[in-house]
Amino acid sequence: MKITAARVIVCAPGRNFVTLKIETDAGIHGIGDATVNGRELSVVSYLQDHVVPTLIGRDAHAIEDIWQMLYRGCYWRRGPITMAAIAAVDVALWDIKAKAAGMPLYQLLGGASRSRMLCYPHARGTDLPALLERVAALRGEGYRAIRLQCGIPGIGDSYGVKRQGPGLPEEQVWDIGKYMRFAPKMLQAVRDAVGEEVELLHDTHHRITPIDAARLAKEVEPVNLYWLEDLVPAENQEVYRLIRQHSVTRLALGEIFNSIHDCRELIQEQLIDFIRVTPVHAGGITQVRRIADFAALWQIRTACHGAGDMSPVTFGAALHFGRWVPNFGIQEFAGHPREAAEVFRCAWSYDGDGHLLSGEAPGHGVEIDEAAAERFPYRRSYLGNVRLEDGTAWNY
Ligand code: EZ4
Ligand code: CO
Repeated sequence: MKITAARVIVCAPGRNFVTLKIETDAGIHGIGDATVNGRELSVVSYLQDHVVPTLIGRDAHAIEDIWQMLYRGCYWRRGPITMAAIAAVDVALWDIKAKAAGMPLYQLLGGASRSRMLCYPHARGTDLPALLERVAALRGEGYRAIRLQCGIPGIGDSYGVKRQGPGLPEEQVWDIGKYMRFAPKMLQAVRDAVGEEVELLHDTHHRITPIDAARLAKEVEPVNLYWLEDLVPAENQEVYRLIRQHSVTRLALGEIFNSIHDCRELIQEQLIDFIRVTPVHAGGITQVRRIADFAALWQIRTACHGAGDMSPVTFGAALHFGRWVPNFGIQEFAGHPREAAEVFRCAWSYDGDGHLLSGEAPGHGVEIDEAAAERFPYRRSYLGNVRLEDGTAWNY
């Protein structure tokens, strides 16, 4: 089965998505997600200008060989743009292979380890009462695990926003002290309101310092969080030793990692409990399953990143991966803009009872309607610029 064509589809049904479609001489096609939020067009060029010409005529079944060729052959290894491009090819080829076999993708990975995947949505509130209201609403929709994010008194609306102009990054204000004083109280208040049974999660988004991270993890132990996520940036993985020395709160990390080497020390020193790599940003199914197998040696569980910028295609791939992976933990499920459903047709679904279903369609079960995609042209967009109150540039 030869690859005959591959093209990149860029659309913005509520937000930007980059999708690669690969066609074969067997009449079977597959799709993969290549979205890197805020830097979308660099992956488009990487694929169109540099990758697609090398794919034409290759055996579509040779997933491993093509992965290795794209990783080793370019010389400039790793990095978010390269790895998202490789991921798009990889996921599209897994889609094709599974469709050719007439099987849902999880069957090719080794078959189902579970029937459905525990997931968590985001509850956001501008203040605590608004957050509690949102948590109650999500409980009403059946969710058993919920991520909590709340506006911080004195910083203004949730992470404070100042617009710079259309299509430019927003300026956001951050203060570590105000966050540190508020976050433990906020998390405890939600725990008091919902009782012991609900799993509660919180994402600090790399915004505090190592010793504050250790303090926060220690202070919230009585809340019994499912996890604290992204406490500090992990370029220097040693800092996680400090946090670990002070606390037994479960830690999650890795949504911005793109290679198994980015998480090697964290995993083998057991400095985290959940690894958050997801197919689109970490080299597709081919690398994510290697990371999961490696993590399993230390009983670390998976938790694929599932914010809204992971396209419905990545959810298809992640949910088939989650259906198989023995050390599955949880799947983030922030939801997509309403218009995304006009462009992407998905076999995966929410079961109304706190879990996601992969669906049984051959492949990963997600298709793109290209005519519909044309109705939603690309719009330049960015993540925000975060600054401390004195103007110092900080971590998004
Ligand atoms: O900020 O995906 O856990 N989820 C997150 C996300 C990230 C976005 C960045 O593009 O941290 O909301
Ligand atoms: Co996160």
